[in-house]
Amino acid sequence: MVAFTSILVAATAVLGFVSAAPSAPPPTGVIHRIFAGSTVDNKGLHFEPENVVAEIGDLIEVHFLPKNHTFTQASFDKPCEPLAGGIFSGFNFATAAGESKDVFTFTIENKEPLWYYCSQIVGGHCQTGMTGVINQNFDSANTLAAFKAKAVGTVTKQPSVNALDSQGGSIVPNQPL
Ligand SMILES: [Cu+2]
Repeated sequence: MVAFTSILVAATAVLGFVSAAPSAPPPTGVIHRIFAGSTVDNKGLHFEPENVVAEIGDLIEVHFLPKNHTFTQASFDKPCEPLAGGIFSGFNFATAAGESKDVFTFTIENKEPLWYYCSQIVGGHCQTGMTGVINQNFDSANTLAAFKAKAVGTVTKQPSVNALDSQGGSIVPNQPL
């Protein structure tokens, strides 16, 4: 009985730790803008820039160009599948011309590589090159080129049954520069 109680206490302690809201890092004021659907490459099925180095506290601001793109966090091993609990913009940014009226923002909380893709199935955006990384480890074999190669031939999966559900970031009005 004593052992059982100890396990319960230990389990509660772990759960308490997990559910505690992480304290947001202080903002640096630096903003990295990533354009989803940039026409600079691959007929628009491209994030630009697709390889960003950001510091803790920097803000990522995703701008959406025509078609209906998403920013969806993945793991390196599964390029076109959502990371459980990961960042997802939702399909909230469809635009026929110009930039979407809203942007998707989130703050960098650590220096771990953050892999992502566009989860638009029509046209196979992830398999065709709509993938990117923030804070790639440049000493690792896990390169963006390797991530893109791995994406080819996979099946895109959606983070949520509700395509409009976003998580891990904010949808805010797109302020002209
Ligand atoms: Cu896309």
